[in-house]
Amino acid sequence: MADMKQYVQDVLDLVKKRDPDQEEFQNTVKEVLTTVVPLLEKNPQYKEAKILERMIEAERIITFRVPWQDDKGEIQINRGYRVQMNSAIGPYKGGLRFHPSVNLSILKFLAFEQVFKNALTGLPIGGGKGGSDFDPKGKSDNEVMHFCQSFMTELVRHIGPNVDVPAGDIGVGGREIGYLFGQYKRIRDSYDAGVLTGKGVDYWGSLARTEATGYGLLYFVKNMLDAKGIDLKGKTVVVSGSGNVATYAIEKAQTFGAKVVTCSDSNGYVYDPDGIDLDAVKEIKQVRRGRIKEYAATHPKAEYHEGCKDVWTVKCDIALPCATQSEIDLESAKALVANGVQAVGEGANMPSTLDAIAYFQQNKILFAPAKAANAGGVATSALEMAQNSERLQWTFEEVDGKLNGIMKNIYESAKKNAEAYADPDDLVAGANITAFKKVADVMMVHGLV
Ligand code: NDP
Ligand code: 2IT
Repeated sequence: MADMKQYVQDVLDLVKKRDPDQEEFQNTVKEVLTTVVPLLEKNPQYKEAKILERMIEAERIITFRVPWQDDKGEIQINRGYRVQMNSAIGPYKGGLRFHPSVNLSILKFLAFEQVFKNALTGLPIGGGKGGSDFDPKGKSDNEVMHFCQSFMTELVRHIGPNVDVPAGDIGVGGREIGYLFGQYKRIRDSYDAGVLTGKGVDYWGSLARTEATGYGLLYFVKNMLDAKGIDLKGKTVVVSGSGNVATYAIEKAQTFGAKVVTCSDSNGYVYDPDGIDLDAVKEIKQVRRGRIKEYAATHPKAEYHEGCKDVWTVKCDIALPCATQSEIDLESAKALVANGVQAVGEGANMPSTLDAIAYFQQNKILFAPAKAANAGGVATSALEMAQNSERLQWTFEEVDGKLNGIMKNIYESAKKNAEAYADPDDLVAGANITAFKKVADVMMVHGLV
């Protein structure tokens, strides 16, 4: 045992030494590698083949200049990225994030997560992530279009339906995918629909892709609760965020009979004791692209609180972080546990810090880790790729049914490996081991790659 623990520690030291300031990347590598030690013990061939050292190094990283002109005629320069992390089991696949905080550490963490998340889906997709420090907030449609066109003018040479297939993430939704696809098609002069996912339904997008991450999160959480005989119906749920993932997590939680009492954006959160009025949230966020603060103006019983982090002080049975990384730190985890939370389901990527996860586990809180619980989005992206390959579109019910089945499989395989290798309720270890084994085995079969 000590041998493999030491091997993992050596690799973590190497990650830190190579990129000392990439904290997010270091944390995600730590989360995965420390939990696969029991698997490494039983499979010394991975160490001999230096699988860990290979996995922590991206196959390719591209950074590029994105020049564009704003509505005032001023020239703006942003930085664009694509991290092509691992293509063992399929073309690189993963979203694009447009947010001022974007840097290489964040994109490497997201790409690393994506490799294992994608493996969990059981579908043929490798892992990647990209984006820019461009901030879409407050920009006109025209500015967003000019930015997307410039971004794609460079990205086009690095992607393709069998090479690398981007999609949305924070700051990239249907509008941005439309502009990106339009520019790709113009440059390539070829209708390669499978080059991007999250497309509009009228140009080869998949029904249910918009809803998939949030719905998938609830399917996963329901499996986890069912196994413990806990009913979602009547439970009080706290959700953070009010973007794509949060919106459809709220929708499905409500369908399952739960009462969702909060949602948030980066400025603050709303608490509605009557349960969140989702149509109002959609109107504010999807139609007006406004701030969540506006909700309180039309809902007299609702309270608006500045500061998004305090959402975790609201008493609830189930917490669903659906905004961004590190939004639940140890302090927030303590507040949730003190208020009697029973389960946490991660809709965002790495929303809980490592010490928060440890605290939940010590307190026997049911914990659904991001790479398993939010895999429904990318899984449905892979279903969109499948539909594009056969030039057909499936019904909403067909896609949603497949999504439900995929989330059940992910839950069951994570649970099985938790039971085989770790604490039987440790779905973090279970999911990591399931995914790691699949990627590592394929890398072994491919030789020294
Ligand atoms: P959106 O851009 O649609 O929404 C993001 C939401 O999170 C907004 O409410 C935003 O508020 C809030 N937010 C963003 N950054 C911060 C921050 N630094 N601090 C506080 N709040 C913040 O993105 P998505 O819903 O698509 O993504 C949310 C999370 O889910 C991300 O972690 C993403 O990686 C993950 N994810 C997304 C998938 C997808 O299919 N879209 C799939 C799997 C995971 P504001 O408007 O104020 O910025
Ligand atoms: O984090 C994620 O899984 C996503 N943003 C979705 C990626 C995708 O390719 O659909």
